[in-house]
Amino acid sequence: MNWIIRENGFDKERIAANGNKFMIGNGYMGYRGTLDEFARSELTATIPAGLYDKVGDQWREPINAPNGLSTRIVCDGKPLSVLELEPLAHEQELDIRHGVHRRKTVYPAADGRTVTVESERFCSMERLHLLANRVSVTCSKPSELIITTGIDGQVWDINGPHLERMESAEQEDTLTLTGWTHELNMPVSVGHTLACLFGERRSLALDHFLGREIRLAAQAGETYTFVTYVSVFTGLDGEADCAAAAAEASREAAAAGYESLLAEHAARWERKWKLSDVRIEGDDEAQLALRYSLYQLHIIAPGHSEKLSIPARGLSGQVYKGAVFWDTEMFMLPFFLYTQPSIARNLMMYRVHTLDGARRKAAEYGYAGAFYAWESQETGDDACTLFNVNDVFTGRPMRTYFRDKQVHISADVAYGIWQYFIFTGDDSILLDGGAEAVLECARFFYSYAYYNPYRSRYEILDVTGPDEYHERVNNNAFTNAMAKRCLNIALEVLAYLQDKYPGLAKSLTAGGRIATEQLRDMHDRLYIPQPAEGSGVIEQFDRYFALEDVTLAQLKSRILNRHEYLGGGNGLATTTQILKQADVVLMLHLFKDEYSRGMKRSNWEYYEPRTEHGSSLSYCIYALVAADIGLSDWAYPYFKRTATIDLTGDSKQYVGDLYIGGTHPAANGGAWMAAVLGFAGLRFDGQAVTIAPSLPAAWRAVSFPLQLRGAGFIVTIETGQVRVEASEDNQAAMEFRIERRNDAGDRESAMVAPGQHMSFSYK
Ligand code: IFM
Repeated sequence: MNWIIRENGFDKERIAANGNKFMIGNGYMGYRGTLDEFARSELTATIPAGLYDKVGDQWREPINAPNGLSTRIVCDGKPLSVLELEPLAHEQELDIRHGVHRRKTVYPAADGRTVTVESERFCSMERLHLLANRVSVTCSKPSELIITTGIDGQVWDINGPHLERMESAEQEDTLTLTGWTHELNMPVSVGHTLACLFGERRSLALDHFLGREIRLAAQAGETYTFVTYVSVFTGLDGEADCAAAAAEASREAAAAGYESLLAEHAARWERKWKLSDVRIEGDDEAQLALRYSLYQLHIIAPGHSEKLSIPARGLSGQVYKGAVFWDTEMFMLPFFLYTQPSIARNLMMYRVHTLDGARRKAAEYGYAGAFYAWESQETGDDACTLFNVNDVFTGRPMRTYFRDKQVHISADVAYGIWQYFIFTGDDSILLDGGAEAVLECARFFYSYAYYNPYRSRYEILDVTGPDEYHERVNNNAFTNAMAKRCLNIALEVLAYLQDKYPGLAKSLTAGGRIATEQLRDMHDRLYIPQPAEGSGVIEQFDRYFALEDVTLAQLKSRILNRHEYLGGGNGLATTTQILKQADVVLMLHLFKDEYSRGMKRSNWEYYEPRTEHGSSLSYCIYALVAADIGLSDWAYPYFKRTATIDLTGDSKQYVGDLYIGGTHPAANGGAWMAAVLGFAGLRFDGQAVTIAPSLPAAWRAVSFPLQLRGAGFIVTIETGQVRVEASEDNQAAMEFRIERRNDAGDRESAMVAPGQHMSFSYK
């Protein structure tokens, strides 16, 4: 029950939301949860990870491959489509345990007859290029059916069309359609093998559609089933002939057969859940929503490549240019670090591979080192434009400073690389370029900072913090704290290299590129905004407290157009204290040891009513800090908002006239963080695990697996008890500390050795 997402009935208004909600994918590609008969106007999409294209002067974005799962059925002259014929019953479901999408639709036909169409599809976790779809039709009375199934080359593009020079080929039961991208002339091929044992077949090669037509006189009550095996290859795969590779993969899949492909795919999913499933007792809704969030992360995780990361809208389309933001390091990485470190490594190696792009960006702005792209694609050059939003009133592009001023991105990247090293102890990431990336980020901050001689301190001026409604501010607390962390990481990296790999340390610091003394000086004297005396509230940036202190309701009452952007030049929030998303509160989560419970509470209480949560990244942070201070009833609604965002489809769809719909992987990662790092209070510092539970009232128990330094554990928390089990094959013991969430922070700790289990009480 807790593995099935289902919707009954068809609602035209939910086509876009359900395309996100019912997505399938495998990290190589994502396939939107549209119905078999849908086309580009219903936003069908097959998005291969990491392949981008630019047409003219439009925005560069991922390509949408031809839709190999296009299937239309006509019964006695009537198209069986939910768009054209109101169904008697319609059900769409996703089995998130095994990554299988299903639909069942019962259509009315003449004389009280019915026709039932069912389909089941999956995007293979085992064979990364493969999509398989099994379609069945059952007529209650004899009927004439015409089935058209094949590859639809007319795809939904935001800034396309991206594929030109379409070429098709046919060999026995296999068809291929290949297009080439505009900018890089990259081939994109879709192979399609049909396995169908009934009807009369003929090939169809229409404009933009390549497929088969099957005609049959259907018998009453007989179910007619066919399978399409679809393979996607692109120029990134290194194949000499993409079309041939796609045709061969489709044919091989057909030879293996649907059931055996489904079994190998399901077995992969079982392994993924074994490493990551969080079980909640006492709260079925939270259970399903959290699992669903993890499902969304699994289908977009690049397990197969270190040249890929996860875009802010996953593989759900071309929104946000398919770009990778800080979302990955700060919101998704923790899930992978604790459960599948090899994927965490790929995510961070992506930043290593894009270091040159970050260097080019720093140089472009006159700085040293690496200024990572705010919106990163395959080269690391910034896809973010200077005018990222259009003003809804004038239609004019609005100058925004995401690209130029969100300098915290470089600290976020350094933080992610270091986290990977601390979690795994795997220094290959440092040797393979991670150390250089970290040092380049630190060098960037050194070149960006301003030394204030009057106050004898370094400051970071003219930045935009996570709260994007306030651009070009000075001394954003979060940015300064992250920059200091970045400098600290760089010093630790240098010390580690000097000790273990002195040759590398020498070459990375050669030619006076960066001196330890400079980093240390900036680290020690960088200004970090401190809690105000009396209130304990940290000012988000210089002079934030001087801004108009309106309530969110007051601010909203000033809105004239529901899509108007509250930031930018004239944005309503810019002159007020209303913030877009957690900013100081995020800092309190990341640096939780540096602030007292009382301080965290004062800041939470101050900033929470002033936060619009205009970004899906915000909720989880409020949940985390509330749980950290032991207020799980404050945290719970925020956990629910973050965990259900792609289930309800209840998120902003437009900023200005910019469409921003799609899935929300950062919120999905945030759901895991809120449950495991928040309610269970899990932390790992590279040596010991700390657990400080603060479960929501309804949760009788929560249990989750961990993979730390090559060792597997299962943690179970239930009323007053924490149980830690080590898996048999663990190589080493690990220290677990159970901490009580009181001001004294009482602790109990024990080593959990291979094959052992321990119980602690935490009341
Ligand atoms: O990275 C975020 C940013 O913090 C807020 N706007 C959306 C981006 C992508 O999710």
